Amino acid sequence: MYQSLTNRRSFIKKMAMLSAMTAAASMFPGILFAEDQEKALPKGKNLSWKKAPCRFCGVGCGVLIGTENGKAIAVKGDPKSPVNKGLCCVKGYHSVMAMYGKDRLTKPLVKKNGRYVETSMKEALDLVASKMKETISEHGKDAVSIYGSGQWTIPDGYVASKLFKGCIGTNNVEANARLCMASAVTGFLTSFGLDEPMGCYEDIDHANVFVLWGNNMAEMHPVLFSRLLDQRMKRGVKIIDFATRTTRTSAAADKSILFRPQTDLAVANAICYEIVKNGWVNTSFVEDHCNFNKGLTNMGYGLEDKYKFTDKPEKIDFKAYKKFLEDYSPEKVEKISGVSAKDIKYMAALYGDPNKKVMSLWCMGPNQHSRGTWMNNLIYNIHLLTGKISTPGNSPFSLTGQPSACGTVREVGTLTHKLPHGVVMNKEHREFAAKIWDVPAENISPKPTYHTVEMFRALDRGDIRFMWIQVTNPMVTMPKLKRYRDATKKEGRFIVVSDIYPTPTTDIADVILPSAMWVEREGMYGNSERRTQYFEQMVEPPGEALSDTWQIVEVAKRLGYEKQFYYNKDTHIEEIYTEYRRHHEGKKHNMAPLEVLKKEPGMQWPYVEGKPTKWRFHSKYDPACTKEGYDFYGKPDGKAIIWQRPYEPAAEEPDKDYPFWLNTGRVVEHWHTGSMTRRIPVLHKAMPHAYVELNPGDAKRMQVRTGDPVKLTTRRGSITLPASINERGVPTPGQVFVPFFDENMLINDITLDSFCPISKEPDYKKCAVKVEKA
Ligand code: MGD
Ligand code: MGD
Ligand code: SF4
Ligand code: MOS
Repeated sequence: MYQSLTNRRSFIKKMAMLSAMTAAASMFPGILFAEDQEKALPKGKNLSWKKAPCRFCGVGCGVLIGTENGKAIAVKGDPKSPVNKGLCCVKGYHSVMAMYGKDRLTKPLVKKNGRYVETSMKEALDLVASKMKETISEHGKDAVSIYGSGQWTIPDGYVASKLFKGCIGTNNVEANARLCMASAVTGFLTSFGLDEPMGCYEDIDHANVFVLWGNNMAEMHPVLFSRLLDQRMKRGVKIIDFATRTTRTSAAADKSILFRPQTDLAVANAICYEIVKNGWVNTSFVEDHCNFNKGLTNMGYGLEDKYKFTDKPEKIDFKAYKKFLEDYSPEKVEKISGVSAKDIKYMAALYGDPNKKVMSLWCMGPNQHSRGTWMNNLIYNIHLLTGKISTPGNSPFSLTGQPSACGTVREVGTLTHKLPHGVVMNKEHREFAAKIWDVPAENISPKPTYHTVEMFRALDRGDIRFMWIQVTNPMVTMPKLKRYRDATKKEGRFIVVSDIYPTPTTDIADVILPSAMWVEREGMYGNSERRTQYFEQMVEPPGEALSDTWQIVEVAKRLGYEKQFYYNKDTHIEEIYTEYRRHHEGKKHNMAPLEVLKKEPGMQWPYVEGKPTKWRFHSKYDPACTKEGYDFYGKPDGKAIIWQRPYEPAAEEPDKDYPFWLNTGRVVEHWHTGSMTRRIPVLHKAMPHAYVELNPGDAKRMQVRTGDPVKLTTRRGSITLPASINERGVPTPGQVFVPFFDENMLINDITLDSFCPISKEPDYKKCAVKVEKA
């Protein structure tokens, strides 16, 4: 154990950011990495290069894929892509290898008497359809469900939504982005009335200051982070890392400010306190373009079944808001958060300086938070009070994690309450969708059913009997996992899993469908900056593997929806995308036509009169504005909302019995559950297994050294992992950190399934844990 961690450490040293590519190249000669890749091509090779968005993260780098003899064997960054300008990170460069793991699923498998038996795809799909019919007739349409992903392509999510919401008539459609992006969505909706960022990556070229609000960009959005570092070299910009754990991002930043978990709520309010107190409010902007609201407080943590929450937004005035802020002086907040009053004032002064353009960036820290919606609102408050928004370089920018969390989950609307354009609760929205879907409007149910955690609870209770899981691995990634794993195994539940490899989720399946992944099929993803990117099929999928889109189409036809699923196998992606675009017509969300996507390295929406909209809500950049200057047209009166949101404690805080915070997250080498990256030898070797990071002070007191086994116990259970001290990251005292990529050390067996009552996104970053030397 000690040995492998030592290896990892020396490898990590070698990998420092960009040099990673060359290091990896020398280790894996089958893939090309050098800057001068054309020259580095093996002699005599005749590669054909085609463009695609990267398979992995939400940055959405453009890559060029080299194929030869029907196999994808090389990757390089697409120099024409404005996202990455030719660069990639380690995962991008190795991405094609994810298709060639030895144990790829190639045949459908059906569980018979506890054993998996190979069948033909036709038979497997027949079985899926007949099980769905049977479940609907015995238990009603709300007993069948589909659980998808931000790694679904746009057509995958679109046909899932059309089949379940439009044809069958159940809103049992959810996706893993609920675990990830839901608080960003509700943050946008409550503050602006419309989802997704107003700004774009080009803000990076204009901002003077970058504040990271609890995300580890150096590891999770590496190529985008390299653009920040590049600007620092060129223009001397400042990068502030505000976090609960010292990471590679903190090390690269100009200043690292650490806070006690959950207290970002208090610090953000203290920043607003300082802005108001020092007269840094952009008064004319606030008067003309903002309203003030307060909402419900003490809303609980979603820990009970069938959690019901109804917000009651209430209009307040600036005076009342100022009064509320009085509780958040930097001196008071220093005591709650552990951030010095001096540092709070420093951050406030950066936002308050009228001569500085500020970009705020965040991801899972503020989103996976029992008050995630509030945290998003609070960051917007700072930008709204100072008027630093919707212009180049002034940008509150919520980063997405998955390659199509925006494109598929948020834009197609694969969440229980959503439709591609609008929400199920709205009659006009239902009628609009029904018309395009060619179904009676009454088919679409006006009631949202279950968000992700509730969906698994419903499976546990037996309200849901059939679940189809595609492109996600919930038996590794659900919080409080044991409860939900047991639920899937109960009598009378039928689980279909589409995946490309065996995983803990295929282990619980009744039917396993092998999928064609990424460039083995055709599709589109949408990245963090509203950029839609197309990829064509470049290689054949293995065996009987079929795209997730076509699996759903085939089942829909078997259920009798031939009329709605009229698509032709050879041209279905184009047909589906063209149909989908109709939902978004108009200046506020128009998507570029397929011809444009085929030519360009992606295109940002709203795509209006042949041009992308880079900044929304300002008439200089956004043709949808109906008045001069700012127009927050997502709200009826064109005004954004500054929310009064207090600090409230986490669902479960450290106490006498469980004295530490447990924080969880990711590492640069692995994609989520490692199902793909652990099959890429160089990445697997670089990070072979999970570990628990301890603060060096805590470790010393407990006499724990790197590699020693450490037992973690929460109210849900225990696991034992090797310790890691002063290696990748350093948690603050009283906190431990565990990455979740390792299916052999399932940290989610002990995490808590509390969530933000507004967004229903679980807080994977915080629960109470006991830490012992094992
Ligand atoms: P995490 O490791 O989940 O990553 O990207 P990140 O959000 O950057 O979260 C780390 C951060 O949570 C830390 O910086 C910590 O400070 C912060 N945090 C912990 N507690 C709190 C708190 O109470 N408040 C605040 N404000 N912050 C807190 C995730 C992103 O990465 C996502 S969503 C996906 S889907 C992608 N996944 C992924 C991957 O699996 N591997 C790699 N290599 N890259 C990825 N990119 C994407
Ligand atoms: P992935 O590993 O991305 O994890 O969690 P998941 O989505 O559950 O799962 C994708 C699956 O799809 C893999 O099994 C892969 O093999 C398969 N696959 C790949 N390509 C294809 C394809 O084309 N078709 C099909 N059908 N399958 C394919 C991510 C989730 O984890 C997210 S998004 C977040 S933000 C949460 N983060 C988080 C955390 O921070 N901490 C803890 N403790 N848990 C977390 N869980 C959540
Ligand atoms: Fe792919 Fe993200 Fe790396 Fe870009 S930064 S190459 S999109 S994993
Ligand atoms: Mo994390 S959607 O899945 O952004």
